[in-house]
Amino acid sequence: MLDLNSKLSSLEGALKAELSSVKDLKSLDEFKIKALGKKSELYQLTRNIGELDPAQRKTAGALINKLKTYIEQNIAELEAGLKTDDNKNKLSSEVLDITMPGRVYPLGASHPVTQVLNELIEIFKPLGYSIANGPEIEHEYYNFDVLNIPREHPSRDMQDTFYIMDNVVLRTHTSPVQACTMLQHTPPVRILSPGRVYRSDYDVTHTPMFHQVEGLVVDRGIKFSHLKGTLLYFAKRMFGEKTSIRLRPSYFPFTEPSAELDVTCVACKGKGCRICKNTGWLEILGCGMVNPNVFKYCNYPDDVTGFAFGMGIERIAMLKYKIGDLRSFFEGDVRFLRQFQ
Ligand code: 2NM
Repeated sequence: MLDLNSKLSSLEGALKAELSSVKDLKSLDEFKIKALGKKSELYQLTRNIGELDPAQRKTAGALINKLKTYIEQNIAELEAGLKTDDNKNKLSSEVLDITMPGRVYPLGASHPVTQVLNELIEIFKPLGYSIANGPEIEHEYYNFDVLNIPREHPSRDMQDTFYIMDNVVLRTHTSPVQACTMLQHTPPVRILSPGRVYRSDYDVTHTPMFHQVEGLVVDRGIKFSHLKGTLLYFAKRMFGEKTSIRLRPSYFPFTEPSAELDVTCVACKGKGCRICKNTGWLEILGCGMVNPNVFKYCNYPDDVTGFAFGMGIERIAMLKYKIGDLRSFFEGDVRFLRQFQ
C-alpha cells in the first residue's frame, strides 16, 4: 500500500509537471493519450489491482481513481482555457469588416453601334423578321449583277468599291445577303441583314467601313402601303412616339419605285434648326419595292412582290445620341465610349 501511495504521488508530480508545459490543444490531445490511454501508467495500475490482496483492492482502486479524476479535471480546465484563447486568436486574426466597400472592377460595355443594332433587331423581331448574315467578301455577281446594278453603273467604279481581285469585292451593301437568301429560299421571305460594308470614301460623314441594316419582305400581295406602315412603326419605336415620317421619290437600281425616308428632326422636333438645315426633317434610310428584274435574277415567280429598305447604323446612332462626327465611332477613345455604358 505504501508502495502504491508513493508511486501515485510521484506519478501525480510527473503528470502535473508535464501538463504545465502543454501550451496548445494539439499537445493537450497527445498528453491525454499519454496520461490516461491504454499504454499509460495509470491504466496499468488499474489493471494490476486484481493482483493485490482482496482487502487492499478497494482502497487501491479509490486512490488510483482519485488521481485519475484529478488529472481529468486538470485537463478539462486547461482545455477550456486553451479553447477560449484559440477562439480569441481566431476572432482577432480573421476580422472581416463587412461595411468595407467592395472592389470596383472596370466594366466594359457594348459599342454604341452594337447597341443601336441590337435595338433595331428588337424592333423588327416582333414583326417576324429573321436575321440573315453573309460574307463580307463577295463575288461581283452577288454584290451588283443580281441586284440589277448594270456594268456601267458609277457605284461599280474603282473609286467607290474595294476590289480584292478581278470580280471579287468587299461588299458595298448587305443586299447580296438578301439576294443569296432569295436564291436559296422560296417566298415568303422576311429578313433583316445587319453587317459591315465597305466603300472607298473618307470625310466627316463617310468612313471606308460602316454598318448597315437592310430589310426585305417578299410574298404574294406585298404593297407599298406595307412598306410605309413598317417604316412608320420603326421610326416611332426608334425615335419616339411623336415622330412623323415623310417619303420622297428617289432612285435605286434594285427597287422601283424607290424612296428616301425622312423623320421629324430629333433636335428641333420639326421647327427647323441647323441640324435639319431648317427643313424640320432628317433623312434616315432608302427603300422601295423590289425591282422585278431582281426577282428574275433570283428565279422567283412573276406574281411575287416585295419591299426592301436599307440604312446606315452609324447614321441612326448619330441622330439618336446627337453625335457630331462619324469618325468618333472608330477611334476607340474610352472617353467617348464610356458615355454609352
Ligand atoms: C436600300 C434601299 C432600297 C435593298 C434591296 C434589296 C434586294 F435584295 F431585295 F434587292 N435589298 N436591299 C434596298 C432597297 C436597300 O438601301 C439603301
